[in-house]
Amino acid sequence: MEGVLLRRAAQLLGSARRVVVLTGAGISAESGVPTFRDGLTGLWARFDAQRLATAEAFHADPDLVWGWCEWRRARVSRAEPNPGHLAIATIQTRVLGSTVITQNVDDLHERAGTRAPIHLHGSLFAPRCVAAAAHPATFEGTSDGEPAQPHEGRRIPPPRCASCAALVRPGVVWFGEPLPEAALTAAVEAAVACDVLLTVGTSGVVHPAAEIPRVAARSGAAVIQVNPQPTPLDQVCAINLRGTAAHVLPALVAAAWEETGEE
Ligand code: BV8
Repeated sequence: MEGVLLRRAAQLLGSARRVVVLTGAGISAESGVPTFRDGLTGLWARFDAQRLATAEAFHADPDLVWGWCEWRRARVSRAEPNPGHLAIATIQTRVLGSTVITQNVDDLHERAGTRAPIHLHGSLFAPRCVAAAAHPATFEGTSDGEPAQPHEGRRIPPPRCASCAALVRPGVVWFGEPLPEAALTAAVEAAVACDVLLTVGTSGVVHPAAEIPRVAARSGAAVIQVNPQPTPLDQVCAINLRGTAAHVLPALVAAAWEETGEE
């Protein structure tokens, strides 16, 4: 990756007052969590993630979709944040006006020390009653804590809501479902107000999340992309850093604050 581009990005980041960091599956790839682009494996190999992550799939075969989310939750629980996650936590300490927004349903940003990342697409750690999200998260009859998982995964019957005995569903946003309003509003407001937006490890194809870098660019911010591959976001970016999150982000953070001589 060209040093010139990294230094320019570092200057922008180091002198920014309001920073937004938007992440996708690529930030967790180097922690061993497969991206959505990486085909599914094991029991799910014959399914397409985008089709499995729908209310239709859950209602058609709740044990399959619950089993899939428990398998992913087990993998995430065994994974560790990588230097990319840690660098983002550092940006949050260095720039008080910074907001971290993620499309990921894992908890690796939190485990890296990032405070209150905005989860646009929910979390694998927030199951809720399918009938009423307001019902307390107390469930009958499933694995709490560490689910025992055969490597290839297995169907697992979802638990039942202790209040109304309805099925419990994963706390993620399925395709065709609206994003949590408060999260989307906070994300758009941060994008409008920021002077630098860092988009990391996202293919920029899932909406409305993919609009966030465009909102920032339209509001005059400098958008910096970290991705080993080109994406549809390239043309709205001031700088495209072609590399992986765990390699580029620590170098960017080191250069940004060396640049301004702030120790
Ligand atoms: C909705 C939770 C309406 C579930 C997820 C406009 C245009 C076209 C389509 C639409 C549109 N508006 C809406 C749609 C439909 C749809 C959509 O966007 N479809 C796409 C696929 C065409 N959007 C929706 O359905 C949304 N809801 O619109 O509701 C509505 C409104 C009101 C009332 C009723 C309804 C909901 C979208 C959210 C779906 N849920 N996840 C679960 O996880 O089980 S999305 C899921 O996929 C992830 O959360 C993530 O967002 C997305 C995957 O994208 P990425 O994170 O970018 O990952 P990907 O694998 O694609 O790419 C990885 C990238 O990383 C690559 O670029 C790669 O090069 C890079 N990379 C790899 N390794 C590294 C790396 N980068 C750095 N370092 C590395 N080491």
